[in-house]
Amino acid sequence: MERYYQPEIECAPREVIKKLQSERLVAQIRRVYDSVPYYRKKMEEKGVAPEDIKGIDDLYKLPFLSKYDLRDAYPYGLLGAPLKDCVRIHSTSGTTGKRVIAFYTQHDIDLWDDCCARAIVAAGGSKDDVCQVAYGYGLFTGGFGLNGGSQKVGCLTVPISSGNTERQIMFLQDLNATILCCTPSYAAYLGEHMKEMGLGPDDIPLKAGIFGAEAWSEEMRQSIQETLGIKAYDIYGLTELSGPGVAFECSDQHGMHINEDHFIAEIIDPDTGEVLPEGATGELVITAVDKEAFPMIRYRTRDICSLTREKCPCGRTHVRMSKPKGRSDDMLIIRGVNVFPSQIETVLLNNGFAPNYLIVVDRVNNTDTFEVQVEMTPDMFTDDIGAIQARQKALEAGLLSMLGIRAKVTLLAPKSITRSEGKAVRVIDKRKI
Ligand code: DLL
Repeated sequence: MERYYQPEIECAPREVIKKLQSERLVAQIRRVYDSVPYYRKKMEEKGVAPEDIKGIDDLYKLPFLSKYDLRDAYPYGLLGAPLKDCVRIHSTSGTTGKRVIAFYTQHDIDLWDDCCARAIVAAGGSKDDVCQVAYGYGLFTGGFGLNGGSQKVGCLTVPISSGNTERQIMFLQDLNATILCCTPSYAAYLGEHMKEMGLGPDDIPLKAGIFGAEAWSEEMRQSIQETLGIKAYDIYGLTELSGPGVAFECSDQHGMHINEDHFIAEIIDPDTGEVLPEGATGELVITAVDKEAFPMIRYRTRDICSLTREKCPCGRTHVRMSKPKGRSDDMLIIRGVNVFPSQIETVLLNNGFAPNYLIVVDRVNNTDTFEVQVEMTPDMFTDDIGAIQARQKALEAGLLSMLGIRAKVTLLAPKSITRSEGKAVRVIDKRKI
């Protein structure tokens, strides 16, 4: 039977959600206009005043906020609460430009913890569970976010953080952990390591995993579910919007419910900014209606997905987002064709490979080169050159049919690609170096 952490809001009728969003939006816009000069200026430039925002139907009138604004206003320019009321920061790794520093009041942390608690309960978590949090703790939001949610649910929380894989497996076994939270790439690595230790799904008590922070394919979900003997749930979020828990998957595993009492979602055409109708694929834009310290209004996430309000069998009424294919920044344009790493992952896993791969793109004589390096699994590894070449050809054909362009496939010996304990690095784009 489906269980909920806050059923009155998670299953509220749509009119109730819309009314709540409208009231919160109006109050939030008034607040940021009055207290954050950066927002006031942006609104003035767009010719919109707080009085023009009477509800969510007026959302389109407001200016977008982008990563460039965050850079511009770094570090304090978007602060929406007095610094003395802020109790914590988190930060992005800053791999694509300057870091983002997000601020939190205690109220913000409480709401964030609630969102993560909803995700844990949706994955079957309760006071009876032992929840091992193997996301990184520290500036990254993964560890603290799921930790807060787990404690709210009343699980016995194991704040092990990422890394030290043997100790992870020992704790899973010794403490009878039933829920694992980490990145999908680390979950895959844990499964691989267990196999090497001669352990199978029946040797660990896990029943569910809550995996996110990076794009992962349906095929990767199947593979993790089998090796760990669990149900694997997706969770989505970003530092700018508190962290994990903006959206989470229910037992139906068909899209992630966006916590709409706190976040209003829109999908736009990333090139024109036009708001797209329900069901269309585009860039996800989120307005946080009750965050205090780091208010984000119409924030362009750069994540490409679609939304549906179709009835979900789980009983939750909040809109669902499809699995993001990855950030628009992660999308590669190779010989004029758009390629997402997650599409490549799908082909690899469908051909029996494990998710240990690297995409290398370069430009030689004005032409893009495109290579997919992938490890063979131990049972594929052979000195029969003919067999290896046949696999290589099959993979090249699969990639061509998925992407419409040719890739050179290089098969590597097992264990040649570095394993990730957090977000996996899948792409080396030498054109950018
Ligand atoms: O990754 C927050 C998080 C932690 C989410 C733990 C889930 C679990 P950032 O480091 O700021 O925050 O990175 C945010 O990661 O814009 C997406 O591109 C990507 N991302 C996050 N969750 C998913 C997901 C955290 N479930 C960026 N599927 C986002 C695909 C995801 N991509």
